[in-house]
Amino acid sequence: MNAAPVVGIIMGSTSDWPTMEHAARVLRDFGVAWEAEVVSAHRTPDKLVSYAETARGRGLKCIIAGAGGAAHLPGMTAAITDLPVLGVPVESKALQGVDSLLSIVQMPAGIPTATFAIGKAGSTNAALFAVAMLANENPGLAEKLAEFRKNQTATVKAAALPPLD
Ligand code: RP5
Repeated sequence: MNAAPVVGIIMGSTSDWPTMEHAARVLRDFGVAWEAEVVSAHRTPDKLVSYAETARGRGLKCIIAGAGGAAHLPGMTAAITDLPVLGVPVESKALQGVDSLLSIVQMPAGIPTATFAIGKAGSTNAALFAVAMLANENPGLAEKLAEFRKNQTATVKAAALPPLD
């Protein structure tokens, strides 16, 4: 039987998946059980409310929410649940994700929503941040995270620059 998801990944549209799948890959690689769904603050507001209202009861420990443009999904999710919400600004066509970033980051005091970088880096880091939070209560996961960081450092130190033409 598959483990019950502890991290929820939600996004405003299927068009966000190429960005948000990076979060899913990180969680998969760390062996963290996750779920992913399209939940739109604007197009499916009722689904957003029921998703956020039931999230803690279903065993989720945090929610990674990605959206682009008028990116209200992370903030509205955080308004409904007090689980940690990690917002990922998806790169929009018109404004390259600056609109998404500013929509997510400028929350009023009292409803905290973590905000990560625009695009793949943000999606990847949101998942690594979720792993770090879960690792506080999970020594096995903490070891995997330390190993990941050690390997990343070794890879960067071993990297050679290409010769000039
Ligand atoms: C937002 O609008 C989504 O998060 C997406 O980034 C953006 C565009 O959505 P589509 O028109 O591609 O479905 O709600």
